[in-house]
Amino acid sequence: MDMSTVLDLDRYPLSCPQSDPYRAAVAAAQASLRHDGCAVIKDLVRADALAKMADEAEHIKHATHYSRTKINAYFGTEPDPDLPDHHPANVFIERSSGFVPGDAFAADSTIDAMFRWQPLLDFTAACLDVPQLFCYADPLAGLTVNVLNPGQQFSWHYDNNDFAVTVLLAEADSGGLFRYAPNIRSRSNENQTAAADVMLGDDTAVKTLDLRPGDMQIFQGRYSLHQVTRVDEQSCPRHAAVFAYTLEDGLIGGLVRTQQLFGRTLPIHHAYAAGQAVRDDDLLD
Ligand SMILES: O=C(O)CCC(=O)C(=O)O
Ligand SMILES: [Fe+2]
Repeated sequence: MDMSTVLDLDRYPLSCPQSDPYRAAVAAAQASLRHDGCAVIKDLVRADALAKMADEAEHIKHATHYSRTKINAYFGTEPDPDLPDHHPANVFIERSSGFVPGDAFAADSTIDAMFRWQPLLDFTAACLDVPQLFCYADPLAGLTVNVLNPGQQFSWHYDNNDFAVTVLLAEADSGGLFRYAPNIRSRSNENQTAAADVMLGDDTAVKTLDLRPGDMQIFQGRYSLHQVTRVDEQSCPRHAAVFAYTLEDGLIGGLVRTQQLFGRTLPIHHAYAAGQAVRDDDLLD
């Protein structure tokens, strides 16, 4: 696929890492990420391609798995009696949104082509200041569309990846806003009281992102508690493509999380489960 018809490579010459506009875009994204864990590459996707990608999402939307459960900030569903009530592990909020799984995308999908385009991976790695990125090898969780229909919301949570890349395909007319508490926890500190405050409605530390269809968002969601607010009943749905990239090649999701997010597991998840890596930080997950 000719990516110059999909992405605005005049404004963002992603195949020319030595060019001034490339360096400027990387420097700006790095500064935003350092500042609050979030960067937006405005209007990266061209209007025609965006319309095609939005249609693609509509076409495969029937494959969405909706969860409709009350979850805590770590996607858990059971209270932890050893922790205080006022802790993100013990605050449960409805998550009613769903994901279109990676195996629903057609072989000639434009969304998939963008996700896998090496210059985009290289650019994103430069923005995140990491040596190299790989497409998350999980066949369900690597590439997804986050779907919020009218009345649905994605409750406050931490991602279990270090970062996420999102392209908004369709915005809600009302509601469906991405909100986040920048770096509210760190590798060694849950900052549990402040995080529980946010989940219970204190928005002093919360920012709302001005994300428009065609923008690409890079977000460090492991440290910043975030939500997508409820889409109003009268609104059109909100669809966002979520590109999962990893620092190591060949990673596959765990059985429990896969079942929860997609309602099923594949043989590859079972094969991988035995050898799963253990994280080296102190966080709950
Ligand atoms: O839809 C979005 O903007 C972000 C969704 C999200 O937070 C996630 O998939 O973990
Ligand atoms: Fe998230």
